Amino acid sequence: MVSLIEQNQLDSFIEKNPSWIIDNKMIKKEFKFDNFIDAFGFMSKVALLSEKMDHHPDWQNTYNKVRISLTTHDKGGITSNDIKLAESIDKSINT
Ligand code: H2B
Repeated sequence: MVSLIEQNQLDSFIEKNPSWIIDNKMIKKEFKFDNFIDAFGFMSKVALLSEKMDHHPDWQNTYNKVRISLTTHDKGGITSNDIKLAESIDKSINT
């Protein structure tokens, strides 16, 4: 089982990935697309990769925007699984 990550690991993730923010024991990012279909296509990719990782986003979609919050519910905070999922989500944008 994974454990909560240390503050310095979290700081270094944010330093490398400044498009993500830390809020209320979650890492969050808003993705914006040209239209709903592109947003939904992105969500389909993320659904498949998060199912493979057995780690799932909390998210909200409004037309062309997808707001993603990552936390590990079992642990009540941010773990390496959230960092890995965030990195995979960012990669899925360009593939
Ligand atoms: N996703 C997230 N974000 N947090 C969890 O604690 C979590 C999950 N738990 N996906 C997983 C599934 C758990 O329910 C299974 C049994 O591993």
